Amino acid sequence: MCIYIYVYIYIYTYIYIYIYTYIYTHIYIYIHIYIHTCVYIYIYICVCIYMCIYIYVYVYIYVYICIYVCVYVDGCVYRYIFISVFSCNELTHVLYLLFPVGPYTITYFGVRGRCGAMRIMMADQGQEWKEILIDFADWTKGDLKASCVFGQLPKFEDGGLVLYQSNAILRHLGRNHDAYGKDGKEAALIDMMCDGVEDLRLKYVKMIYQEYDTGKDQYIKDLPNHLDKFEAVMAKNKTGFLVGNKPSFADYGLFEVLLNHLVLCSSCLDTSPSLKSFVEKMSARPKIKAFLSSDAYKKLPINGNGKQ
Ligand SMILES: N[C@@H](CCC(=O)N[C@@H](CS)C(=O)NCC(=O)O)C(=O)O
Repeated sequence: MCIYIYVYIYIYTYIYIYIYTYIYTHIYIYIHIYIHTCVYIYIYICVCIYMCIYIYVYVYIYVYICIYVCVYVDGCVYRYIFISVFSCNELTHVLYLLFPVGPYTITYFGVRGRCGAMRIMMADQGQEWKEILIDFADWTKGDLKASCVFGQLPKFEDGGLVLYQSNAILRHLGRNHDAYGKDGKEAALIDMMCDGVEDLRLKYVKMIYQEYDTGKDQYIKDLPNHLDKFEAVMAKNKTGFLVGNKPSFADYGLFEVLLNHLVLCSSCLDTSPSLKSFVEKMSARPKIKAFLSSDAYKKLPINGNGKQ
């Protein structure tokens, strides 16, 4: 009897403990999982909401303000910061897509003159610009002249930046459009060539404005002497450009001066094969070709006194 009771109690207790433990632990686990799932879902939703707000604030406010500042207020400063931080030529192309330059405005008289090279350069770079053409009668009133740093035009505006001096403007375009060499050494050589082009331009301008009737023939006779120097540099570089393997602002300057000389004397490049092929190649670049045949270009005389 005792054994019977003992076994009975043992089995009963065993079943009780088993069922109790089984039910209790399952309920406990279910509650636990339920609570944890709720907590995880809650955390997940919070993180999502936080991320959405963060991304929204970051993208729509921070980036929008950056782009606004870059494009409309003073794009140059931002570009220079990026370019000097990364100092990578390839990246500049991406940056110019992200942060377009300009808007550019040229204020000048209705001639090609000292704006010829920069217009060709901007056209070739696919850069649009606005022109403000000044009538000489308005210029003589003096207000605009008084506002110019050196009392002369052209005036060039890039967003909030105002520049005078045509070669400084070309250099600025060179920096903005990756046309200033691949490194410091190329940049120095490009500066040197730009100054060489300036010397030739000054001789040409002096002849056109001061000695056209008396000095034109002698100027044309002397021309091979001046062009030889450029011919030698062009022949030595072998890329078809003055420095490096793509056009720099000095190339646009030389190209424009040579176009003017071809009007003065159509055979002036006959003894300079490299310069001749340079002019042909530059003229055939699609954007330059389109610009040179546009009314905007053709309607402007080369020089202010009508001589060419
Ligand atoms: N070194 C200056 C020369 C500028 C210059 O000679 N500008 C002339 C027109 S091409 C001018 O403004 N002439 C009117 C004046 O001097 O009152 C440059 O390269 O921009």
